[in-house]
Amino acid sequence: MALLARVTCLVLTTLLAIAGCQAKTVTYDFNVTWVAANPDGLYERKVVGINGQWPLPVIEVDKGDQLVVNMYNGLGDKTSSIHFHGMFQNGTNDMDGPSMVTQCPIPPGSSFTYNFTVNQNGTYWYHCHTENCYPDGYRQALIVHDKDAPFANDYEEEFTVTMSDWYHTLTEDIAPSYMSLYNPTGAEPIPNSFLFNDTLNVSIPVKPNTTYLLRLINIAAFVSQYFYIEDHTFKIVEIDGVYTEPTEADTLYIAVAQRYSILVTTKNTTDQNFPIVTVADTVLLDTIPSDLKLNNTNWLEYSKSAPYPQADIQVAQAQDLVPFDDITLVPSDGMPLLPEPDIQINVTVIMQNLMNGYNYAFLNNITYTAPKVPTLYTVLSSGNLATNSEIYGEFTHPVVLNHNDVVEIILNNNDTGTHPFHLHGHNFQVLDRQPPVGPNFYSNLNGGNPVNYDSSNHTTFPSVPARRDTFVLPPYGYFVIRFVADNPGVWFFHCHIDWHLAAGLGMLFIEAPTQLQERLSIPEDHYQACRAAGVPYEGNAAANAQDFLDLAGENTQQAFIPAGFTARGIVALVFSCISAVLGMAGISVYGLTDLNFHTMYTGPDAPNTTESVAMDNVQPKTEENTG
Ligand SMILES: *[C@@H]1O[C@H](CO)[C@@H](O)[C@H](O)[C@H]1NC(C)=O
Ligand SMILES: *[C@@H]1O[C@H](CO)[C@@H](O)[C@H](O)[C@H]1NC(C)=O
Ligand SMILES: *[C@@H]1O[C@H](CO)[C@@H](O)[C@H](O)[C@H]1NC(C)=O
Ligand SMILES: *[C@@H]1O[C@H](CO)[C@@H](O)[C@H](O)[C@H]1NC(C)=O
Ligand SMILES: *[C@@H]1O[C@H](CO)[C@@H](O)[C@H](O)[C@H]1NC(C)=O
Ligand SMILES: *[C@@H]1O[C@H](CO)[C@@H](O)[C@H](O)[C@H]1NC(C)=O
Ligand SMILES: *[C@@H]1O[C@H](CO)[C@@H](O)[C@H](O)[C@H]1NC(C)=O
Ligand SMILES: *[C@@H]1O[C@H](CO)[C@@H](O)[C@H](O)[C@H]1NC(C)=O
Ligand SMILES: *[C@@H]1O[C@H](CO)[C@@H](O)[C@H](O)[C@H]1NC(C)=O
Ligand SMILES: *[C@@H]1O[C@H](CO)[C@@H](O)[C@H](O)[C@H]1NC(C)=O
Ligand SMILES: *[C@@H]1O[C@H](CO)[C@@H](O)[C@H](O)[C@H]1NC(C)=O
Ligand SMILES: *[C@@H]1O[C@H](CO)[C@@H](O)[C@H](O)[C@H]1NC(C)=O
Ligand SMILES: [Cu+2]
Repeated sequence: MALLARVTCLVLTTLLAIAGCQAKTVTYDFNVTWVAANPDGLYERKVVGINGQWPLPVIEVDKGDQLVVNMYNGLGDKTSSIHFHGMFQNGTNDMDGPSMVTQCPIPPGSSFTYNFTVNQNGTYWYHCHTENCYPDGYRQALIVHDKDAPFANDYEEEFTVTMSDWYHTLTEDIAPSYMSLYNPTGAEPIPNSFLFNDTLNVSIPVKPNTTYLLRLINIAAFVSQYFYIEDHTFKIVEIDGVYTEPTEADTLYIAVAQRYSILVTTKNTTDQNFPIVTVADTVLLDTIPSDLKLNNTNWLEYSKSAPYPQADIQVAQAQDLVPFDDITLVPSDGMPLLPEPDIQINVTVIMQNLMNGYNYAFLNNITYTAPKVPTLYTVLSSGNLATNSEIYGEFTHPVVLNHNDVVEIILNNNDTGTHPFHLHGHNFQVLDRQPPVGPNFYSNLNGGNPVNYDSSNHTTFPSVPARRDTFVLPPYGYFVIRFVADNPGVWFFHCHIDWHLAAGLGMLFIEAPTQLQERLSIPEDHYQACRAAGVPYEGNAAANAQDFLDLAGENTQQAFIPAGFTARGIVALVFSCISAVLGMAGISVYGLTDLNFHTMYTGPDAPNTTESVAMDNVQPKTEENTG
């Protein structure tokens, strides 16, 4: 079945008619089903397809459009949802997509309509946001075209390129061995390959002496990519939907979920094709299998008759590449540094084992644990209590923000991992990050100890700070960001490494809940998804709709390991009990060979007018949720 993007453009008023056709509705019907794909040529596997196809359709709209996505979950065996990454969903928090945050997981056989106005520009993507569902292929670019972009007349043609890691195994088969007693160090699953635009060996045809816009998006689950084009420099003009002063660069570090638009001017000769090189950040990988191809060559194709050389990589390892420092970019709208914050939120990333021996990720002492009622629905059903953070449960790590407060987040990293943090509903100003980008930035460990932010001793904040929606927190370092709470909603702030999110590396902002209650009403099909899934949509985090202050029965995190026990000790203890019961034969001792804990529990270093057409062929059927 071919993808149908129905575009309806109706002239609203005589006034608008003068300026031509302004706002239109773009409608996509997504029938989400399993299909087979073999994008790396190594292994055919089940992937999440849309309308029988994979790679998935690129969503394309113009700034100001109404985007409608009618999603039908035809997977049969999995719940699902869609997050439109980077979209502010201003006034439409219920269209944001994360399950148990702003909606119920959509069970098989159910339909769900996402419908919102796109008043933004630039490069985005969409992905499933229900448990670990997007690494199975449910992710693709979302492009907002803007004829008024400052660089709109500076290029001849544009190309969208995604990059990603790729697993040969379904996430439902990987995830249990990640959050497992057999993986006490929290070693992330190692991908089987790295894709360029969901394939390999891509040629981008170019003419000489011509400028192109390349939109680069890392849609991976885990691994960051270095990106460069041999013998070419380029100008960065957009990061995460924010136009920047055109800034010359030669190498980018693109973490999961980040986007860059670059202008590339071609040479005036056509006797060579040039490698476009992506190099996986191996610092993130706990082990590097000998058959994993870490770098890929694709080509800027000047001539079909010229050779296609393999990349001549000048460095021994990925971290020897020195990427452009995104904190130095200047937004072209010139938005100045926000004033001193009304609220400061200090959080520290740590990883540690809890009583079940699994390795969890924490912000302060909380590992995000989904509530029994999607948090947005708790806001909407709690009346005056909505401003009381207790009703959202301790383990969703909720922070209530007042409308229009200036919010500052200080995020310290007491972990040796790199964590690209993403904020839903906003982009944010980046004020400071240490250590600064330089050689080995992603692996220098700040001299061996975490360095936390000190508000009386920091670098001067930029007067016009860079803004983006996903920013890398370096190992043992920190970052400081600001935004204005001008978008009532429940917004997830989390590490975008999907494995780390599964390990609990996230928290919630309950932004202006009173204004949210006044403004938002939930479409019936959203509640219908809850009924079909068997998920309550009224009450506090414990699904208590009678007494919102009674959290008895809420989902809780596992207990902490008692003081005096080391994580290693408890894991060994639990492990020996389990293995005694199960017997060791045939058990894959994943990660146990290297008991290199991120942290030890006791150590001090512990670390508008629309013509909408209904989906005519959808026959939703109600099924009980099994998962
Ligand atoms: C989408 O939302 C707009 C604005 O609220 C509304 O007018 C329109 O009917 C909605 N369309 C669909 C398909 O739900
Ligand atoms: C990347 O893939 C998308 C989706 O298949 C396609 O629309 C786009 O043209 C591809 N980009 C390039 C540079 O080939
Ligand atoms: C390259 O293009 C520019 C304008 O686009 C033109 O001025 C210049 O002469 C061209 N150079 C060559 C060598 O073709
Ligand atoms: C979005 O584009 C408009 C011009 O179309 C520009 O004025 C505005 O600054 C852009 N927004 C951002 C965040 O770059
Ligand atoms: C065109 O080629 C000539 C000779 O190789 C070079 O000197 C000149 O800088 C090139 N111009 C551009 C725009 O690349
Ligand atoms: C690039 O790939 C080649 C072949 O797989 C490998 O030998 C080399 O070490 C890689 N270089 C980097 C910097 O990853
Ligand atoms: C986390 O720390 C706070 C403040 O010290 C405390 O009130 C709370 O009980 C702790 N939570 C857990 C799960 O330990
Ligand atoms: C993080 O590390 C710093 C510096 O070692 C230490 O002072 C702080 O207590 C640690 N924080 C947590 C939550 O472990
Ligand atoms: C957050 O941390 C900074 C730097 O250590 C400190 O100055 C500030 O008082 C802390 N703020 C809160 C609210 O704890
Ligand atoms: C201020 O920070 C710098 C850089 O982290 C550090 O070298 C210096 O010792 C700090 N000064 C004080 C007084 O803490
Ligand atoms: C949301 O919209 C309001 C106006 O309705 C505006 O003041 C605010 O800046 C917007 N916030 C975001 C994040 O788009
Ligand atoms: C979705 O696709 C499947 C497989 O092609 C088909 O059986 C089903 O009828 C479709 N459902 C809808 C609602 O289009
Ligand atoms: Cu992370």
